[in-house]
Amino acid sequence: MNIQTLPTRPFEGQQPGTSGLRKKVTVFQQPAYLENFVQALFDELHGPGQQARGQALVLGGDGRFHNRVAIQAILRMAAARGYARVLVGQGGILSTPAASAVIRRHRASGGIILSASHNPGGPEGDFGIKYNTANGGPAPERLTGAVYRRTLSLSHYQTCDAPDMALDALGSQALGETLVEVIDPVADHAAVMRGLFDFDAIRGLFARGFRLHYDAMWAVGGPYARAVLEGELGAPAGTVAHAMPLEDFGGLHPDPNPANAPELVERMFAADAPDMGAASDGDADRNMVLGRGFVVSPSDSLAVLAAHAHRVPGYRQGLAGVARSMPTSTAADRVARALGVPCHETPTGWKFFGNLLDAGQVTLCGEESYGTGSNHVREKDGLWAVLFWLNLVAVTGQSVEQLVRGLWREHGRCVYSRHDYEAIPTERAERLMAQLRERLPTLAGQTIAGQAIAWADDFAYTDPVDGSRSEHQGVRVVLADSSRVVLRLSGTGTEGATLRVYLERHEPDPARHDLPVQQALAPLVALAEAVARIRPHTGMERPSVTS
Ligand code: VG1
Ligand code: CO
Repeated sequence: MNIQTLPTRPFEGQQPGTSGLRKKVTVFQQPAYLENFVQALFDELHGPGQQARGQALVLGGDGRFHNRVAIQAILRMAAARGYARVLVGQGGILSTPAASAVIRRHRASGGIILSASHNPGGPEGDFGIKYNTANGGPAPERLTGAVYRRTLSLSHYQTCDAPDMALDALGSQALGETLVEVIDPVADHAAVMRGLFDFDAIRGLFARGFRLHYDAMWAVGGPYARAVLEGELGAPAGTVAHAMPLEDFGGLHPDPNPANAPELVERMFAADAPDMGAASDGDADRNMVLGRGFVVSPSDSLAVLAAHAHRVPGYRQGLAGVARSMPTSTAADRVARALGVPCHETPTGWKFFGNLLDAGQVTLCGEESYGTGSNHVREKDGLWAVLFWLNLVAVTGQSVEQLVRGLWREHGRCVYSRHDYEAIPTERAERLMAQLRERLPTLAGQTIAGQAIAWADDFAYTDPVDGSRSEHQGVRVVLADSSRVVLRLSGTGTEGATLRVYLERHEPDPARHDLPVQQALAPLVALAEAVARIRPHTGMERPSVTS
């Protein structure tokens, strides 16, 4: 193996987003684009010109188009960098939560995950790369910022002239001094699941005829769900649908929400609907859970799991605390208060949960964007959430809907919705946010669109563990009864900008829990329009996605 030093150049826009670097596949196909990013990463991790002696790197992705090409390029760069071992998922496959589990169980120094998560794939679709540190979690802003700055100044990257490695059979091969180990992508994650949940109780549930329909959306969740649900827990074959990971996700959008999984929703509302429905996203870290004729909102899901966690073996000791991203509804806060544990509010993105989890301050975390997880790994985890729900249904004897209604009865319902305005020209979206931020100081005390505003701010977060500060994390406009509107721009899109408008209203009155959500939130929608002037700024009459 010969080390090669090849030219690179600064590329525009290798900035970190909410979850790593995400761009069109065609952008990643530019010569040296991926290599520039990886060189900058390795330089920050090990020091420029320094080797990664003795360290192990985990490598895998969600199997989307360009995955294999990227894996081979990174293997050559890792060998040139002197890594002792690279653990690659078979076929180049690792779901995001599985990569986190592998990093932790094998005590790797970190891992590279290739995914654009819920974004569409294929030659015209999206690709992404992110680095997770030794705790198994997404790199903190400190590191991603430093990597970005370094991408701007590199002139060369180091690789080697080795041929492609065979990734389809398990086993080890040498690449120069580096041992490339092709591992079973499912085994480590399944072992973690076995240690947390009452598999016997779930097995009993399926044995009694309980029916689950799990839509893997032609993405990487399929093999994981199949191995555990059908392989170990006795769910009938076919429980996991669209289970084969496809490079283009069948041309669909692997984002588990009612808008992108209409087939699943239709099935769960049919006369012969199964008892529970579920779906996971491109890299299997998100989850959607449905009951018969009932969609569970992700914020409610987190609250239900928190309320009943002590019924599940892995959380029998109770919770140290709960954390949710700022736009996520306050249902979890209400449960945490009743449990007598703290509830932390963090900026959007899983990386902000890492320190709290590492410090043992929280056990469960969640986001409104169909993400739930715990201290078992340092990523959100789709299959984990589904198993948690199955475990609760098995031990409480309650249906999915009954569990959610129990939450509402006890704590009131946090009526919640998110409206996304996609593919807005970037300057227009930025102007909207800039003008809104200018107006912010004047909003408190005003009545706008018939709503009396109590306070408004631009969310900023100081990490209680390392003191790092993150500003401009989203504008909050809050009413006296704690109803609120949150507005922020997405950090994961690849086409123009996406404005996210989050709406929440607490409804204590059980007689009003079944009013249509959009109707209940209409006054807040009007408030959002009046304070942010969404229509004139975006030129859009209505959101592209309402979930
Ligand atoms: C979105 C979600 C955020 C999530 C992120 C990554 O970010 O809102 O909650 O953590 O995606 O999820 P943004 O910046 O577009 O709102 V995943 O499953 O795409 O890794
Ligand atoms: Co994802």
